[in-house]
Amino acid sequence: MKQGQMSQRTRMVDFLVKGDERGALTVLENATDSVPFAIKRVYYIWGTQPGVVRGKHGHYKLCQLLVSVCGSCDIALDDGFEKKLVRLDSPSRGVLIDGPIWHEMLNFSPDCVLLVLASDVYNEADYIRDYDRFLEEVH
Ligand code: T46
Repeated sequence: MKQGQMSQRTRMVDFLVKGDERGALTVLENATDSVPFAIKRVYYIWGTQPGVVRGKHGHYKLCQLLVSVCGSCDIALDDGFEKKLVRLDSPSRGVLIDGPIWHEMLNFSPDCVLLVLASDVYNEADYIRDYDRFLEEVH
């Protein structure tokens, strides 16, 4: 049986927090352990209504780092073989998703601001929006 690629394509990333008596500061820079790609796009998701599930797609090539910089949400990850749920509830921790992983974002707190750093510009052709098509791609 073919193995999935959950551990190669997803990982939690802990960021360095530079703190002093004034508060905290975290830096995300291109091509570092925290962001192992050149950032070409930044977007953020906020004001998500109660009960909403976003995402529900995979990407062919895109690499993204998701960080809940305020509030919390859950990210459901599925490599076509294995599923896992990760909680994002800190601006000092993110999840890296590299390539074809079906992902859904859910359980948003009302104050959640989900920041996403992406390795490429928006391209609808990179989306796999049909789950059966996704399974064909990864199997
Ligand atoms: C992803 C998850 C984590 C743009 O025009 N440009 C953009 O860069 C993005 C991200 C979206 N859009 C448009 C496309 C749709 O008309 O914004 C609308 C909402 O996008 P979508 O329904 O794809 O949003 P989510 O939250 O389901 O997914 C987004 C990203 O699209 C996706 O790449 O991995 O966040």
